[in-house]
Amino acid sequence: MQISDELKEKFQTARSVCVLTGAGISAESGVPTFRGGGNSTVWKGMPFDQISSASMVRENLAEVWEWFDYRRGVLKDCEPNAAHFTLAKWQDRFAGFTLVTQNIDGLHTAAGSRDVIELHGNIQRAYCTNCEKRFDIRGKIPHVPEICDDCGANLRADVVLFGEMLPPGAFEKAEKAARNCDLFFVVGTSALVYPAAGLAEIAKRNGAFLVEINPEETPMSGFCDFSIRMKAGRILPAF
Ligand code: BV8
Ligand code: ZN
Repeated sequence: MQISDELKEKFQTARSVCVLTGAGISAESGVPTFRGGGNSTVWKGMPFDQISSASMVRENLAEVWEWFDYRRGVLKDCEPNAAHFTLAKWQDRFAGFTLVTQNIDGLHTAAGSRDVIELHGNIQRAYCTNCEKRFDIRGKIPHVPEICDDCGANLRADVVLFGEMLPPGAFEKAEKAARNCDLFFVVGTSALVYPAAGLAEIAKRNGAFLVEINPEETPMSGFCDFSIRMKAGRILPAF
């Protein structure tokens, strides 16, 4: 198992821990990732950062909904895996613990994690394009209601698309945790999407010990203190 004595000691003595996760942590639950592992996501010939974009919502909301309803259908049969459950247990293991995710699948909360910072929103919620009223659409495929029951405008997924701002306060909360932690884990992300990927750099600059868990090399691997080439579901439970 690739946990050195030095890393074990860091883990056992850590006062505050911050974890950033990406699609890779849900891969073993059967949720397709976007990049790494060779299966980049394309929808009707469009790369996912084109269909999942602010301009696409303006141009063709129905198409974006078709893409999201399809993904919600895939998610219906996906359960949290050992990696999600382990992080849920870490919540009460340290004086300070913050879980930040780029994922929109809700699997961390389903595994029992509390106060998860969902930087990119949640695919099981929708909001009104006019009055921003929020709706829980969990289990409703296709998404119903389709229009707002207050003002009749179209709903859209409560998900941050490329070219859109993150939920107000979410990044600031994550950045504060990254600045103040002594151990920062980056799990299952290709570290390409900003501002999320920048959290690891902020943690490192403020003295945190940086641990990456990813079966593949990423642009972040080089400046991590430890970069463990393993699947999250295998190595996290071993801490
Ligand atoms: C923003 C929701 C300010 C949607 C997502 C030009 C114009 C506008 C913006 C930009 C621009 N150029 C750059 C930007 C910024 C842009 C960006 O970063 N682009 C990148 C791609 C260059 N960012 C934004 O637009 C952000 N907003 O900047 O606001 C602003 C506002 C207006 C104008 C300008 C600026 C918003 C970004 C959020 C986009 N939404 N998701 C949806 O899901 O459809 S991002 C999307 O990618 C997902 O959320 C995903 O989480 C994220 C990152 O992907 P990963 O999670 O890393 O997943 P990936 O598949 O890539 O990698 C999986 C990894 O897991 C691999 O490394 C693999 O090896 C590993 N793995 C596989 N199996 C396992 C494993 N690891 C462990 N265990 C395993 N078993
Ligand atoms: Zn409305």
